[in-house]
Amino acid sequence: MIRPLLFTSALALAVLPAASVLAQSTPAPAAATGTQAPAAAFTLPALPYAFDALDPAIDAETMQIHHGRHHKAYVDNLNAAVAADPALAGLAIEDLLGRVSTLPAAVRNNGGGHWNHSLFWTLLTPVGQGGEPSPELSAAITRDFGSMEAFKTAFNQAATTRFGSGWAWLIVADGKLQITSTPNQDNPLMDLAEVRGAPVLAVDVWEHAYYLKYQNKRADYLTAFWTVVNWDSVNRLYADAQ
Ligand code: MN3
Repeated sequence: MIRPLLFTSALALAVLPAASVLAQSTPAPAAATGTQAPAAAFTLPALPYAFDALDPAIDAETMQIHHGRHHKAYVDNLNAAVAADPALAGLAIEDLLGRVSTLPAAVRNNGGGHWNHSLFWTLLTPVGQGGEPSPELSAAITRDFGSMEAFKTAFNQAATTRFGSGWAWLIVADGKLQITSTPNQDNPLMDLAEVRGAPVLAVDVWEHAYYLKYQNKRADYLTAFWTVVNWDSVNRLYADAQ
């Protein structure tokens, strides 16, 4: 199979703390399962905190619906798409994303949705518990954006100007930090992404991520987002991407 150089399975595991839950389970031998339905390939990871842990930045009802309905739907629909094509059985999510341009749209939309949300949950943490950018990350931000303030302004700009639904990303590509955004559930691991790289920070700007509390005020959601960023996770992802 063709794999992008930057995203070996080993790196993908290192990049994404939730990767263990992203692995497809090994199909049980048919003889042993009898009439049982096969186990679902991908599973919904548990949130690493309570639904109300991000309050007041992100309210509990939004988190419950976002995780329990939206993310779960991506998992269920991805499993259905993979089950429909025996050639995809057992493949890691990163392998699917790396050649997603050759696969059905259901894999692109739901595989992206599953990977993006699995990462996103780990990038958030209760107010006051997120730590600070590491000296290494801070130095790279200053090098590539001028200052932390300039970085946040540029990231917010990418997030607010993403028309409709999508994501804004901080990635490492060619040894440098870059900001990019993707439509829908696309991400920088996909072979069809305009800008490819290793994600270290991301924000979901679909309305389902913020509409209950912020309605159409995406900028206010972004202001709140910065108060719940888990810099310890971001630092780790940055270190792993080097
Ligand atoms: Mn979402």
